Amino acid sequence: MFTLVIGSKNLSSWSLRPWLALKMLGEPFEEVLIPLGRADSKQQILAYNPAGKVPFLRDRQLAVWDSLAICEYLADCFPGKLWPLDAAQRAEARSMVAEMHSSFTALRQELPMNVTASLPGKPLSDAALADIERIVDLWEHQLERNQTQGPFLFGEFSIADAFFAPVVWRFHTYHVALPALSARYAAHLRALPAMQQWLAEAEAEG
Ligand SMILES: N[C@@H](CCC(=O)N[C@@H](CS)C(=O)NCC(=O)O)C(=O)O
Repeated sequence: MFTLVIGSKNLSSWSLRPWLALKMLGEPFEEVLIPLGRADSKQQILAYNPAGKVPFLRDRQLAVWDSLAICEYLADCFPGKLWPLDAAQRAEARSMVAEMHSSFTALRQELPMNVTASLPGKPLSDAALADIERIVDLWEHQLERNQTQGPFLFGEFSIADAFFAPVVWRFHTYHVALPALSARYAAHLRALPAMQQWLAEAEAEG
């Protein structure tokens, strides 16, 4: 069985990605939650991951760290499940995931994930607004093309949706206005039983 070590559900955007991928696979896993921001958080994380970060996955003797590496490993374990089957779509999904993983610094800084909060009207820098515009463009492009195949970015659920799931919470928390397709997509993601479970458990964290 997999063991997934994650941080506080209210705050740990990186943790949500592989957690959601495992849930969407329907794969049972042991969850270890380390509350972030406490005096001993780092020490607790280091007991699992020498890199000192969550998420972290253990599969028997194998250690996998970093949300992207974990999702890629899960895709290897369950071929055909977490990436689009079509090679061109897969390339685009990987590009979007890579961009999400390595960019959008202003969005991360100014709209931190805080799933239980409602914080409308926050003034945003031009850089954060540009990040939002870019993400919405990416979503609209794929949703327009793939909406007949299913409700996710590439029709079926993929790692791309896992990577943008934290952004869906950010947009919700900060009341970011979205065009129709993106709004429908975000509502669909938020309504997933796994996302509702994440929210309920974030609320229970207090
Ligand atoms: N690139 C890493 C980033 C992981 C990361 O920054 N995790 C944060 C929590 S969301 C963390 O572990 N913070 C605790 C610390 O740095 O002590 C990934 O994708 O997994």
